[in-house]
Parts: sequence; structure tokens; C-alpha cells
Amino acid sequence: MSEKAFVMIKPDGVERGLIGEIVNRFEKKGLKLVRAELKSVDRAVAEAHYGHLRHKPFFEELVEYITSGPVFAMIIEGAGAVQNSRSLIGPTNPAEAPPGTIRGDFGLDVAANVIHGSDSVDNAKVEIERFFSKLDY
Ligand code: RTP
Repeated sequence: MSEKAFVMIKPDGVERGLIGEIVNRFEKKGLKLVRAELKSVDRAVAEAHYGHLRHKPFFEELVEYITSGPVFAMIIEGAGAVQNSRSLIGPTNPAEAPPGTIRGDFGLDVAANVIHGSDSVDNAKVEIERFFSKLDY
């Protein structure tokens, strides 16, 4: 069944010029890019996005990182878009991510791990609404 996923290339991925390479992987997989925007994340959006991690010792560092430069926010659509996006992205820690995944191929750091993908259809909806205004999709 066709569904929507929220995927975001984080500031390190944008800074390193990986947007084209990453979008290419989603398109080759057969997923469709239906909306994309290079944008800054303000502190309020960052704190909401990472609200589930607010008690972690690295929370402040995480908010600083995600607000440190533009991100490339995307709505990806297709069959099983959420699970398929996460398979393309790979595990959170790039050191444990297999080669062939985006984090496995392009990351080294558990914090600055290049990309985010929503972990459920429900969270994708919340994240899309957080990052894109209703008129935009
Ligand atoms: P994401 O939401 O970005 O796709 O990441 P995830 O589900 O794979 O992982 P989650 O546990 O939700 O962590 C969110 C982001 O926090 C940063 N992180 N830093 N310093 C650390 O030990 C640490 N652990 C996690 C990463 O940027 C991770 O993607």
C-alpha cells in the first residue's frame, strides 16, 4: 500500500554535498520524492522532533547539531515507504550500519549520522506536519 515517509538529510549530509547521491538512492529503489525543501530547523522544532530523547545526556548537543545548518526535508511516497526508507538508511550508529546503507556508506559518527527517517506511518504524519505546512503537500 502506498504511504508517505518523512526523510531528512541532516546538516552534515547537506554540508558534505550528499543530497544528490541520497535522493538518487531513494529514486532507484522506486520511491517517489513528492516534496522537498532545504530549510533551517529552529530550536522549537528541534526540541519537538527529538522530544523522545529530552532526558538523554546528549540532548543539548543533538539540538545544537540539528540547528547548526540547513537540512533537506523530504516527503517520500510509495509502497512501504516508511520501512523501505529505514532499510535504505540503515541502523542509527553508522559504525554498525552495513555497507550499502546510507549510514554505512557515508557516516562515522553516532550523532552526526547523515540522515533521519520516520519510524512509523503515524510518526511520519506528525513529522510531515511539523516540517511542511499543510498547503505544501
Ligand atoms: P533518527 O530519528 O534520526 O532516524 O534516528 P534513529 O531513530 O535511528 O535514532 P534515535 O534513537 O531516535 O536517535 C535520534 C538521533 O539522535 C542522535 N543520537 N546521538 N550521541 C549519541 O549517543 C546519540 N544517539 C543517538 C542521532 O543523530 C540519532 O539519529
